[in-house]
Amino acid sequence: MTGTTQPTDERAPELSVIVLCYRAGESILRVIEPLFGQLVATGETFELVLVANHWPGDGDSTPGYVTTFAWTRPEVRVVAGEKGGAMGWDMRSGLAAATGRYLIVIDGDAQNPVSDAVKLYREMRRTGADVGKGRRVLREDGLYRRVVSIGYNTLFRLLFRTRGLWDVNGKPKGLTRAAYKRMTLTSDDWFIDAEIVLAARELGLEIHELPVRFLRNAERASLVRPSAIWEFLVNMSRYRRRGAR
Ligand SMILES: Nc1nc2c(ncn2[C@@H]2O[C@H](COP(=O)(O)OP(=O)(O)OP(=O)(O)O)[C@@H](O)[C@H]2O)c(=O)[nH]1
Ligand SMILES: [Mg+2]
Repeated sequence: MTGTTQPTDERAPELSVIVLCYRAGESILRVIEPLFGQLVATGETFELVLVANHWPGDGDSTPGYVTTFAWTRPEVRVVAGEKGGAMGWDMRSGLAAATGRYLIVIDGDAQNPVSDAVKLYREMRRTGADVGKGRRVLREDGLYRRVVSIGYNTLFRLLFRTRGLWDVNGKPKGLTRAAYKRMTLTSDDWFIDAEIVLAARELGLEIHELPVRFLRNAERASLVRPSAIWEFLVNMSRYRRRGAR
């Protein structure tokens, strides 16, 4: 990591934006360059946490790009260790490294318009919500992903009675530091998004949904394969059983 010591509470920035950069390669610059500019323009104290964990020996160029980006920008911190899990693991490592009062997580594959990070922060400030999430109202990532998502969210709502909420996996995700501290997130995979929503519900925290547009991934096809759908089903039933004990 480029950050040296963790700042004390008084010196903590107002806003941490955590970008999941896994295997983005050079295209990460198209996300983090405009994002950095938008963060400067807020006039708030901020940090940009770039999560570029990688599997050993897989030749991922992303850590190199984000490290170079951080050299000249003291507000940028890099988390680029060996990967110990999938998306949830990366998200948790970014959240653990972040020090801000508001924590906003966004994917680094440019599927969310970059401006949604600051937008969600502002909405959370305006509404006083403890937790924020994107709700994809316009999806350009294809019929297959839309169908999987509708199926998943319908089942999720029935199983966990999350009426009023939709698109559990929508990003960006936002947490106040106080909300984050009250949650014990453990998922290493896609279920981290669900864990945040369910923990917020259990703790009686206020969740604010920001309607967002979700763009097509111009670089690659969807990674949500049938195995991922199975993984969601297993996770949901595991969580239900845990809740029932
Ligand atoms: N696929 C994948 N993504 C990871 C992993 N670790 C971190 N991520 C991050 O998770 C973010 C979301 O993953 P995506 O595969 O784009 O998920 P998605 O956009 O919901 O789904 P698809 O675009 O349909 O694949 C990416 O920006 C990655 O940076 C991992 O091990 N696998
Ligand atoms: Mg994506």
